[in-house]
Amino acid sequence: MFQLIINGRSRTCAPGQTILEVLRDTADDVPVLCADRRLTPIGGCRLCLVEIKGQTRPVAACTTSVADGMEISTHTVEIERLRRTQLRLLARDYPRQAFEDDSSNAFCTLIRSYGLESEVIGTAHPELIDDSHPCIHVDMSQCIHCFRCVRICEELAGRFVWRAWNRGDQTSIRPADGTNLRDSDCVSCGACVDTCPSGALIDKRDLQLAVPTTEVRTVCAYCGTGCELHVATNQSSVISVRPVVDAPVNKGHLCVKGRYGWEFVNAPDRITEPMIREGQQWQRVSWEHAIRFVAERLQATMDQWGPDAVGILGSARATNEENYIAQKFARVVIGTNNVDCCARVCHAPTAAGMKLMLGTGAATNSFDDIELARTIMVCGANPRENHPIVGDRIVQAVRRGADLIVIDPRRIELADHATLHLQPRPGTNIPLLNAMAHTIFQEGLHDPAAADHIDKWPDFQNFLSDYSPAAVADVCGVDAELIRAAARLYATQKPAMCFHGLGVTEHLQGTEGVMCLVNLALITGNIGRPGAGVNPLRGQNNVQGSAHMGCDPGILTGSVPLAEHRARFEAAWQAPISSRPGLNLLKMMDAAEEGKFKALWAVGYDIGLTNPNTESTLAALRSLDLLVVQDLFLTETARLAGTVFLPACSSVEKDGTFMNSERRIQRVRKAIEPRGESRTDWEIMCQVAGAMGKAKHFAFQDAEEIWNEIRSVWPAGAGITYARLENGGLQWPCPTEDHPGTTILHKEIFADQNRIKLRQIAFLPTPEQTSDEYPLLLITGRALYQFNAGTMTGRSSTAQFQPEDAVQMAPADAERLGIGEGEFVRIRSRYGEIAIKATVTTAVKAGELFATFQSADVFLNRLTSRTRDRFVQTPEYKVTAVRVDPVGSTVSIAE
Ligand SMILES: Nc1nc2c(c(=O)[nH]1)N[C@H]1C(S)=C(S)[C@@H](COP(=O)(O)OP(=O)(O)OC[C@H]3O[C@@H](n4cnc5c(=O)[nH]c(N)nc54)[C@H](O)[C@@H]3O)O[C@H]1N2
Ligand SMILES: Nc1nc2c(c(=O)[nH]1)N[C@H]1C(S)=C(S)[C@@H](COP(=O)(O)OP(=O)(O)OC[C@H]3O[C@@H](n4cnc5c(=O)[nH]c(N)nc54)[C@H](O)[C@@H]3O)O[C@H]1N2
Ligand SMILES: [Mo]
Repeated sequence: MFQLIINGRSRTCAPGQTILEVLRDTADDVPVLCADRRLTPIGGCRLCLVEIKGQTRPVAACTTSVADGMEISTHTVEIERLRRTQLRLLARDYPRQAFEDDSSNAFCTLIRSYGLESEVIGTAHPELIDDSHPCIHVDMSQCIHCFRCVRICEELAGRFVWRAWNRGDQTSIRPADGTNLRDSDCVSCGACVDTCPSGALIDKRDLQLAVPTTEVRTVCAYCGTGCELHVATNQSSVISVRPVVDAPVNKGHLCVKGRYGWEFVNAPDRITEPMIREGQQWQRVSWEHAIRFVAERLQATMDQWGPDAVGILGSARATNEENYIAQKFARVVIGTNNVDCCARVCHAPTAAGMKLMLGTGAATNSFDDIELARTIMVCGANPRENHPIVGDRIVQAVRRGADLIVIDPRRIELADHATLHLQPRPGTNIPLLNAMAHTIFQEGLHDPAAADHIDKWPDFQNFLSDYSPAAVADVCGVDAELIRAAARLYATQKPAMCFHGLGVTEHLQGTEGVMCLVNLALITGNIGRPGAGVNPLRGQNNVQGSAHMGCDPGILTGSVPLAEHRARFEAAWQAPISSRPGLNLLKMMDAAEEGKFKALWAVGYDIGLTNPNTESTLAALRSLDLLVVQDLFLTETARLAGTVFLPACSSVEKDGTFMNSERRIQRVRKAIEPRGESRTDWEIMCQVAGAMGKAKHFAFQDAEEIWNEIRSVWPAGAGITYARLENGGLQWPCPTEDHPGTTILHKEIFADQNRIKLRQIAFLPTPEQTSDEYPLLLITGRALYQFNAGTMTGRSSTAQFQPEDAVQMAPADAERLGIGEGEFVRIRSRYGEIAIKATVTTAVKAGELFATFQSADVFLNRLTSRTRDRFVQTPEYKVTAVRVDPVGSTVSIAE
């Protein structure tokens, strides 16, 4: 520790800090305008000057490191005079009117604290106002040239939207491409607004809405990254959202959805009263009536068809507590194991493949390993759009020197930062990843320590002999030398960290694709080590939690097999649990089509729009006797076939926990009162359970009570109490209350001779092959501004950046088919037909297309097939053979 003297008093501090860091939040704190703890200090504003004994001139506290024995004075007469002069210069140019309208920002606060109010005499410059962006108001006449916007865009977001034009007095900050903000490369993350100290950049909502009265720390309700937020409210609405600076995942950063995607909470078409459908009309009913109705109809279905004709879908958008209740409801009230969630359609293959090979079906490492990795491999995931905080952290790691391998048929934005970009034909991960393993052995690049511990090592090498890079190059459409280069990089520049997404899992061989990635990590020793591992980028905010709580027919809470743990749960729940295997979502749909499955309760999951092969989904939904939809909005599922609608609370209206991609449990906190009559998902389910005579199993007073029951049946989560979560999240395994949680799994793996088994995965091409009639391959997936079915993002003002679905098409295909940018096309597959807008881009290869699936106007899933993963039935959303024809811009296809 260093000894310092600050303003005559001794202090100790850790070495390696700047003077500003030591002073911050103490009585000796100094003013500063250009610093932000998320940014590299530049010593630009000259306000944090301090005197150091023995030095002739004052130094900037933000750029000077502490040294042992330093004597620092922070508020001498001379320094305060310098500060006042500096502020006076800035005040002279700051618009008087802006100061009078709102002087709550950091700069104006400082002006007031130095008594310089009367010296704010600048004039407004209307030409410096840019009102083009839906959420961000720009008025550069309030700019004080601290460059925090320019720097944060670069240093946090890894983008270069803002630029300082000209020099000295003439300096002005404008988008780097010279346009307005809306038309620039801005991705609307709001980081520049968050850091701006002078009101030059502000959220429009802050301008328009009432002053917030409370602020609550909670977790984002969009993707599985798990960013923490400060939600500012006036009790009934969310006014603004800011990132939590010391949050372990997002570290003061957010993406557009987390920051601006909250208008849905107060959307005028949000449904906040229960409804029952009578013919084509939805009738409002009381809660009492709705609950009785659901209870009676469920009971009637069970009586007539048996409990296995009923199923429940938990919601990956809802809390762990609520998903625990959903699966307990299925098992205890209905008496079936027919319970599932949207993990089925995204990362069920990951959970299955990793569990089989490593023993745990979850990310092996943490996001903090990104900064430790020497190589990062991203396979079939598009994190700059779908997990932007992860994507941005990857870009920063690359800027600091890490190598990046991107494996994606499309030239996703991350490819611009990659050392190597491999563009396999969709559906050919297996031969590609096998060929990487082949090269690793061929060139002796495997980890020698791993070889000693890996079972059937020679068999595996033999198996790979059919998968040389040269042998697979044509099938994959990737140059053999590029495959070898990727293998060399991954195997030698260690630690190498792998991230994967739906480009791996949503295939006929999804589970096997994941196993190929695990093979690669094992043979190179990239498991159980910092900066390494196999890491799925999980989809929804709580999809990892939803399945882990037991919303999966084959597993119980804690992700344990039903068959082995049934008795333990029967004892804990004091209720029998069926031993009959349950149906997963896709099997429920099949059984419904066959007339064997009669009632479904879908909690926060719009399967009508998002399930594959709409024709079969519709047939299934319409054959049900009872379809209960529990959501915030009248989803397509409800519109198409709903019987009852139960209005649920959104995440800002309730307490609970979410589990992110890296196994981190974090507290979700109520920020506003439930809208209208909406209720939390757990309360609704417990009330129906009560009406069905099972009240004693569902007698919970609050979310914490449910959580404590979860802890009692889940040993690896037993140490995670709500009290501990007050201080931040905890990653399981965390078996005891003094356990710190686990950031890296499988640290002991190479010590155990029997644990490691490689899998020989033979390639099985998908039946979705192109033909003369269907000559193109369609990939489906997502883009930045909309989230899945668009129910929430579609109601936000940033929806205008992606108002409708579009299909990306290569220039060569567009030219051949006579299709221009923005024109409507008709896409036909073997299963259905849609009309959609085309966008012509070199991001996709000729012969391949990519489309999003957010809207019912397009209903993209009419095109997708019934092909599924061989092990866990995840739909093959990623490959469909199609043909495209121009239709002109007026055609719309009616249902
Ligand atoms: N903005 C936004 N963010 C989201 C979502 C959203 O809708 N919008 N949804 C959330 C959800 S639920 C999920 S599950 C995640 C999904 O996040 P991602 O896994 O990133 O999702 P996708 O965009 O569906 O697919 C990823 C990539 O797989 C590529 N791909 C397709 N086929 C293949 C193949 O055969 N091999 C390889 N290597 N790649 C292939 C596609 O080109 C695409 O770029 O995102 C979450 N985050
Ligand atoms: N073609 C194609 N189709 C796909 C995919 C693809 O890549 N291509 N991806 C698939 C994947 S990975 C996924 S995850 C699915 C996503 O499909 P969905 O899960 O249907 O998509 P979301 O839009 O996330 O819908 C979740 C619903 O939950 C509601 N909701 C939000 N919060 C709460 C809450 O707290 N309680 C309740 N009760 N409701 C709430 C929202 O209003 C919304 O209606 O789509 C799948 N479909
Ligand atoms: Mo997902």
